[in-house]
Amino acid sequence: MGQTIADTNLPATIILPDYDRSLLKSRIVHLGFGAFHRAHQAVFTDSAARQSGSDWGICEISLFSDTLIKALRIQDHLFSVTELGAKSTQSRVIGAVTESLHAGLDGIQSIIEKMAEPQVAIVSLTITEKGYCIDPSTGQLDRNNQLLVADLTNPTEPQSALGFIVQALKLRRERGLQPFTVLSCDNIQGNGQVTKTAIVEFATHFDRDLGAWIADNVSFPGTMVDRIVPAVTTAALQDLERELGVADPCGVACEPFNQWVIEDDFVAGRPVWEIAGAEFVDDVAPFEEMKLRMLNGAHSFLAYLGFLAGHTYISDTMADPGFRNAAFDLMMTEQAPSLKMNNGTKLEAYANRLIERFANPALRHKTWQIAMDGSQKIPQRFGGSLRHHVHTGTDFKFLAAGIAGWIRYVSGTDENGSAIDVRDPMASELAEIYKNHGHNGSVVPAILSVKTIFEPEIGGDTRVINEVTTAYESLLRNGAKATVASLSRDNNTNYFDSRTSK
Ligand code: CS2
Repeated sequence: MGQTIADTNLPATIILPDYDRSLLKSRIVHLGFGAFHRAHQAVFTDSAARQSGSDWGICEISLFSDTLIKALRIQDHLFSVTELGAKSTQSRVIGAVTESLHAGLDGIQSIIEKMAEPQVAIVSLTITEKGYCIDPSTGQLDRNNQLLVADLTNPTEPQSALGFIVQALKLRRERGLQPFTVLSCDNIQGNGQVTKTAIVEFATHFDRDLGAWIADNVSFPGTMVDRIVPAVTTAALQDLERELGVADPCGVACEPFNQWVIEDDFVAGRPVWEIAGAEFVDDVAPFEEMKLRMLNGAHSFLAYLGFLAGHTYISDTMADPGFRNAAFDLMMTEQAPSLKMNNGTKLEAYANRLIERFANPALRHKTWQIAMDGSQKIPQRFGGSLRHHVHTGTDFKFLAAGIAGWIRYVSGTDENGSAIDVRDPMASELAEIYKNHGHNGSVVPAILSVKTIFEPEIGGDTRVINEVTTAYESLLRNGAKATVASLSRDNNTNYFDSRTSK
């Protein structure tokens, strides 16, 4: 076996865990060992151990592919996180993970038993929007979801994250153990409440008492999580290997920025994540809405329209003045007015910072990656602000263009007539609509009437239908680059720069 990150002398510039990892206990069980979790919650937990001697360690659970878990075990559960700033790079090795389990390698029951161990105080989740088995437009459990149907039929052999959590809580209750906190770290509006509704409904389905016990005893704090973490590609791993001097298949690269806002409601304690910069608040909703609409909304806008305009990376869209201005205007003229920030947050400064983050040339964040799972993301990112503008009678041309971009994208054909690899749990339903309507403007009201994505009040609104159709037809006629350039006041000069340098 070759050298790993665990048995190599790494360059002196790399920050290593300087605490006794043998003292860590798996007090956190995390579901979803993806790039985002490694670069976010794992880093905060590592910093807590480093700075406070905290004994909070993480047991990673993977329900799907076993490749990463196998690699992680070979390197003593260590992995690297490399921050790519516009001008400098910093790598560190994360020591907070001490154990791992995989459904296929270790068996389903071993995962349930791990979650039921007495010291486990938090089960955290990064399972993406679709992992919650909810109807994205309402946040309610989607009873037709295949994983869910399978788990409701055979609850003791769960496949979904919800199924595992409910079985583990059932065991804890039977054994007289205190429950754990369920901590959603996914980009979903009201992620704590959505997770609670899904889990309580699921449990109640086959055991009313268990459902009531969970509702009364388990806490589900809401969180706002933020760090831009591009998917790890082969090229990214090669860059990391150059940086570290050794291959790290579990390594991840991300931007330097990191934010975590959490509701302080933990039934069995929590690490001192504030030592690493986490903010604890009573109500996370305003932060979550701000981030989803401003950051993620702009991201989706740039992803669909940018992809169609031929931009591979988000930073490429920021080098195009039409896109850069439109992203800023979308945030300031249509997303910001829909937010109720009563904590003094300066939204213009936030938008400026986002433009700077998007422009980071070191982060190769693909428009195609962000374009994935639009049917799950659009309601969170555009739905609430669209509802606001429908109610107040105000303009929403940027939002309309973003939605039109998504509709044009899921047609599966780009502006040169080449196929787009559309990844979305609803891809086949959307393709079917295209089959029935062809590519003309009549496809727009048909897609807007898909109730799991657009609540009827929005999808059936005449102004919404007209604006999105106009933008869609402009995309067909003029292409994405020209359509986006025509949205902002001055499409020839980069007025964003002149305005902010005043
Ligand atoms: C992105 C997010 O892929 C996407 O949909 O918008 O992953 C985004 O990078 C993060 O939410 C940033 O915190």
